[in-house]
Amino acid sequence: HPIGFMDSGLGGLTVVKEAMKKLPHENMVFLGDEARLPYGEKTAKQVQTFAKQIAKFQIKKGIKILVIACNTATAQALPMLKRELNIPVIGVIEPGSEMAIRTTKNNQVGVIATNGTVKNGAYLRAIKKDDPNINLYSLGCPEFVQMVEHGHYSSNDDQKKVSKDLKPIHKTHIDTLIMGCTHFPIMQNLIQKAVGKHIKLVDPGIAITDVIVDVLSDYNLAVDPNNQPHRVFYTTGDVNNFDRIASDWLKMPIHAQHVNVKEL
Ligand code: DGN
Repeated sequence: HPIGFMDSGLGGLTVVKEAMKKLPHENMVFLGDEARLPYGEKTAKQVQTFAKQIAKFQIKKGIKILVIACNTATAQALPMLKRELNIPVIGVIEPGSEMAIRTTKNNQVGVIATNGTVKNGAYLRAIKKDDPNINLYSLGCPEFVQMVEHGHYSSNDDQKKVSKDLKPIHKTHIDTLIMGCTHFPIMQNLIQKAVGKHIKLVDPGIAITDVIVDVLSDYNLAVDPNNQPHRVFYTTGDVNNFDRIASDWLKMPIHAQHVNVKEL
């Protein structure tokens, strides 16, 4: 049985990449819902409907746990999916918040995310629940997702755009910044340059991988260590664009299969 990963697009691959490092024998099924991206500008209700459809699709593929590798969908749909599915469901926000709390020295933490995630307030709730003394500064960066989806994450112009959008960070005193959208680690270099080396970047994709390991062991679901992993990638969007960026990011040839959203 594979582990299921879902995102609105390529961002979820930042979580898959970390999971492949720590769980090299696990079978995986990934679905990027690029036909309906960006989730950050959709209503909570819409995101919940999409998430439910994708979960159903993946359950038909036999997944044993579902990883919501999307902050927006975690914020809007995690409680609902936990209630409605009878397999373990994990989201990125809690592990990301916990990692940020461990990282900050001055209790000033920032999060950059989609507008949907910022408005939902899920990071603020998760951080305050664990440590009420932490100040959270949130900034919506809705355009970064499309930049990544179009492969715009390496030129000088891309750097200029990222630096401009992250300018408000310089007015804060944060020492830790959560990349609260799974697309952002793909442009981590640009983000780090824009905010300065003194700010530590937190990648919730790294944090969630430890949770996946724990859940597999708690439920006795880990695969046999001799398993030759089978990893299948689906996109509702353009297969060629997906393959190009996914192969570049995962450093291996990826051949995704197309799924029509009408079949979800
Ligand atoms: N990758 C998604 C996230 O982590 O929030 C959002 C991308 C989007 O659809 N805007």
